[in-house]
Parts: sequence; C-alpha cells; structure tokens
Amino acid sequence: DRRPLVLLTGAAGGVGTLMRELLPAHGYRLRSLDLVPVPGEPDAVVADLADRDALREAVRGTDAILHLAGISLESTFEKILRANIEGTYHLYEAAREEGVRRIVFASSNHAVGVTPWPRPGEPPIPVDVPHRPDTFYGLSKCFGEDLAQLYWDKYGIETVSVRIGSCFPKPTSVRMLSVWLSPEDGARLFHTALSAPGVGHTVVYGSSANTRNVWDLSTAEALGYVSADDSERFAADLIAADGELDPSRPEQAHLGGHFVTDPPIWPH
Ligand code: 15L
Repeated sequence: DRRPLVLLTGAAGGVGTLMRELLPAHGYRLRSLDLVPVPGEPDAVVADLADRDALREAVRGTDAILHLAGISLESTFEKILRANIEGTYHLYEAAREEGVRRIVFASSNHAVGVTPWPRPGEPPIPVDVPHRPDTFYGLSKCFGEDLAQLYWDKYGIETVSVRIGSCFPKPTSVRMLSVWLSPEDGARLFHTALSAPGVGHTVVYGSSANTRNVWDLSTAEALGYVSADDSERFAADLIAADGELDPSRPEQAHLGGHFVTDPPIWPH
C-alpha cells in the first residue's frame, strides 16, 4: 500500500470525525489517535498527548501528521496549558525524534480573534496580522504557530498552520457565513497542506470561498487549495433569524466574535 500514512490526532473530535470520513478519498491511509476510543475504529491509538512514549510509537512510520487534538474552546489556563501547549510540544518532539517531516496544525481564527472585523470596502485580513488571541484557547494556537516556526527554523520540520474558521456541516450563525469551512473544503485544504511541496512554515486561513469571506485566502491558494463551497446558500435563513452582522455590537466587532467578549473561565 503506497498511500501516504497520516497520523490523525483528535480523531474522535468534531473535525477529526469529519476528516476520518472525507480524507481517505484524497488518497491517504489514516492512523487515528485520541484521548478516548474512536467510534468504529478498534485499532485507533488511545493516548494522552502527555504520554511521550505512546506518541513516539504513534508517529513512528507515518509520512505526516494532521494535528487536530486539544481543547477546541475556551477553558481554564491550566487545562489549555496541558492539552494544547504542552501536548503540541510533545507531539512535535515525537515527530522530531521519529523523523516525521510534515505537520498540519489546526490553528484557529482565535489566534488573531481581536483583529477588528473588516468594514465594507476594507481589504481582507492578511495572514501576517499580529497575533491577537481572544482567549487562552487562542493563545495556545499562537503558541502552536510559533512552535511550528521554531521546528522549521531549527529542525527543518515543515508545518502548515491552518487558522480554521468554523468547520461544521453547516454554518449556524451569521458570523459563520464569513468564516465557514465546509467539511469537504476542509478535506481539500488539509490534503493540500499535507501534500504541497516546500511549505516551510506557512500560515493559511481555512474557509470556503464564501461570498462574505473576510480574510485573505491567497496563501492557501498558493499551495494549491481550491474551494468548491460557498455558505451563501444558508444566508437567507440565518439573516432572517438574527439580522445582518453588526460590527457596532461588541460581540460582532472582531474576527473572533463572542470569544472576544465572553467572560474568562477561571479555575474554581
Ligand atoms: C474554533 O476555534 C472552535 O474550535 C470552534 O468550535 C468554533 O467556535 C470556531 O472556532 C469559530 O470561530 O466559529
């Protein structure tokens, strides 16, 4: 079997579940890893990202890693530190030790969530805006992007950091009309990120070619990504229910939406 073998971390999660279904059609064999058993996959690796030995074994012999594991929403700093910050470090160390040369990192729009939502006529948000995390969660994605840069500069391990918008079967808010990444486009984009030559460390935004798109997709397109979806077919219903996006409302004034204005989660 000459298909590339990809370690999929977070395989039981939301995006992981979608990608287990969609990525094989792009020519990959997947090795699933998660903290919990992966439904329907008795051979999946059940391991914590804190378990360095299990990670080394899981990455051994793979051609690339699609790193989706971690906490996907705001949480306490302690939990984010362990799962997302230390966990991502442990994974990169396992890749370095086992000679895996390509990682696709699930970053997030929340790494730059405090970037103002573009007003009509303003240019799309480029990938090189300063990191402006809106949460500890977003901060962990900034860390992951910088870790990826370090491992490229020091060890020649390549990463595409994908600042995913909202990867769900359908957009469920007016904001998501702009940042929706359809699952099929997600698989196209991850396939591109796994296979494009010479990526070094490249940061891309991850969305479909939405009519209401707010960010610059050119770095993804330069790797070969071609979106086939547009959220606009969902627009009428969502706007009828919630109205047009209104950047004068605090929770709609920034890219990260309500993540920017939600109260922080402190340990208790
Ligand atoms: C994310 O990073 C979250 O993982 C996801 O659940 C969504 O909230 C998404 O961002 C979003 O911004 O819509």
